[in-house]
Amino acid sequence: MASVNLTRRDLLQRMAFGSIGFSAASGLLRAAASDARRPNIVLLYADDLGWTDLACFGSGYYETPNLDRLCSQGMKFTNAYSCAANCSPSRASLLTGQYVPRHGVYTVGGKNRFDDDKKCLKWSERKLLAPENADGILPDKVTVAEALSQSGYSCGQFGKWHVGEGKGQLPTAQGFPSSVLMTSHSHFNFMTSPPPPKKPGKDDYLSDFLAEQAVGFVERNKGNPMFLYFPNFLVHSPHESKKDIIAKYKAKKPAGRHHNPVYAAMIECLDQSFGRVLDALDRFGLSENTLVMFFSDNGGVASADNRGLNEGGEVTSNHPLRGTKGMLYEGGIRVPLIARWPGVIEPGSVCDTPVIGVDFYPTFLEVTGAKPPAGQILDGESMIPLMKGAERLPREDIFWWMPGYLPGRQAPANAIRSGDYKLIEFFEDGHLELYNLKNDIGERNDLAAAEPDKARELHNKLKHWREATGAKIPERNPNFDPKNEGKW
Ligand SMILES: [Ca+2]
Repeated sequence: MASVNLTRRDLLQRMAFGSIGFSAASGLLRAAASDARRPNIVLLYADDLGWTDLACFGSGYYETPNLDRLCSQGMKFTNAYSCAANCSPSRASLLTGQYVPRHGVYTVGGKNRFDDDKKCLKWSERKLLAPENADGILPDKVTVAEALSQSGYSCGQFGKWHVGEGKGQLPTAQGFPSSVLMTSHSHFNFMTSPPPPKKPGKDDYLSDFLAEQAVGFVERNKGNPMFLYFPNFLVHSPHESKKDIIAKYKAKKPAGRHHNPVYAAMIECLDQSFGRVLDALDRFGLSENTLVMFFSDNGGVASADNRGLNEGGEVTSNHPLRGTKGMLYEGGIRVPLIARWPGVIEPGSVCDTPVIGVDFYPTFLEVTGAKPPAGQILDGESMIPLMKGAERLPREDIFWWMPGYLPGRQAPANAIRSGDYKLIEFFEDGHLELYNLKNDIGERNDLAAAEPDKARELHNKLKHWREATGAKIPERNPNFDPKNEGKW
């Protein structure tokens, strides 16, 4: 009842100020009453967490009891992908519902990032010249938070934004009135309404602080429909954590290729901070009417050569997947995804159908009944049919676009997955690699020569997709010195 009273008071105030008339207010009051039943959405978003980095996704070393419980109560997606292999483009696609070429954020910062890195070749020494990179989501894009806000949802984000800090790009301008903007481990801007009782001290662990803010948001909004977006800074570098938890993992026997106690402690802290939000949903009686999703923005940081092979696994390992964060091989883009929605999703269910970051926007529109933005193409498909037990979506193909360099990891390339097959096209020399992921999840057996018809079919689809999305292909560098061939 508190929710309806609050909303009624708000409406009466707005009537008193003349901003809405009585009949409109009556309609809104009825809508407010039904708001009590509109489902909440909580998106728990990890940074750089690899596909096998949760116990429920196969790690025998890392401990993630809260996320394991979420998984057992909901659906585990085994073929879920981020839209990019690195942070900013992946987040921009999730929030805009668009593939990378449409929003233009394909890398972090500008295209010249890493240009001064002594280990790497400068742009002038690389074979291709990358197109300009948008340094964040442009203000004219309607984010999923804006669409939900316009539909009456309270939207809050707490953590790593990373999709622009210019005019009209901050979270408060992109649909999140409640927000803690975190631009680095030490730099906060507080936009929370109300403001937090204190700023984090130097001894506060940041994921605990962010969890506290997220729980506060849940409590403040327990009476009205809300969208909580919690993009945790964990488990991105710098790799550091709480001493007592590190000690616990130092004493624990490594399992498989997972063995780093600091990284293990970071994962446990990630799990704890999300566990605090899940506990809050239980405490306020909200779990039954909330879709909770857990996702990661790109694959895990595993050391490997620039073909994604000869893996050393110094931080983590994405094995059996090939490669690391930054690559279009599976290790860079396949990530854990969990969805829990009591009464809709069967507990303990598993979905093997491919889904991708652009699918969140249409999913959230369907859950909330919010309207799609006028004039903004949404590239994804709602995941709700899968959550209700369907085995397919009305699309076969998903795509990735990376026209720049991530030195040591990725040269300009693009990729398509269609059914069990995946094709990667590398722009430096135009070569194609074709894999059948059903029986070669590690992408070791390139079928491009053995199955030329399939390679051509996927390549044609990829070319059509580039044209449809206005993708700008990197150009030849006239100053390229052939002695630097392949040195990226
Ligand atoms: Ca990331």
